[in-house]
Amino acid sequence: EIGFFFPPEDTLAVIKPDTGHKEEILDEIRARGFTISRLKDTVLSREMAEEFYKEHRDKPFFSQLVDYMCRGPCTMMVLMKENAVEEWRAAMGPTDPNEAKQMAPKSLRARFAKDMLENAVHGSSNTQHAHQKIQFIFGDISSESVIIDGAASPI
Ligand code: RTP
Ligand code: MG
Repeated sequence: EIGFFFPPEDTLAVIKPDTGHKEEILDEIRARGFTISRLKDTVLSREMAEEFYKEHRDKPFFSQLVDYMCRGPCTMMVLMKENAVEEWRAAMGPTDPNEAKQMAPKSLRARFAKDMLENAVHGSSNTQHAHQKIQFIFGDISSESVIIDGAASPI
């Protein structure tokens, strides 16, 4: 019998500040079969938030986005799964929660986004971004990052 092995992929996922639904979001991540290989709660400095979203620095919403991202703790995670980048984007749903409610009513943004800005979660948009942002947030495994097995994580 011939089997196929699909190597797992990593993506960076963020639960943005003040969602009020962290546990439900973590439950959904596990229910969808992602392994949470790293997790930490971090309050981003302004400088870090600006660097994190530097691709958007010329957008009209940039300063509001930076305010939002550093006003409280973000839950930073590395998610691992086959096709993780695309699968996590699908789990989040579209940027705009009105679109999310129509197109993907079970998505996290349909369920938990407050508006276009405060849309609950972030996910890398491609594998190159995923590698860059994971390195930026976690660097080499540091003492403040918790290494957990997705299935067993008590967090
Ligand atoms: P993300 O990067 O956070 O995963 O979101 P995304 O790819 O779906 O959307 P993106 O275009 O990269 O925008 C980044 C974040 O900026 C905020 N935003 N606000 N008010 C607005 O018009 C507006 N547009 C975007 C959202 O927080 C969005 O997730
Ligand atoms: Mg984006």
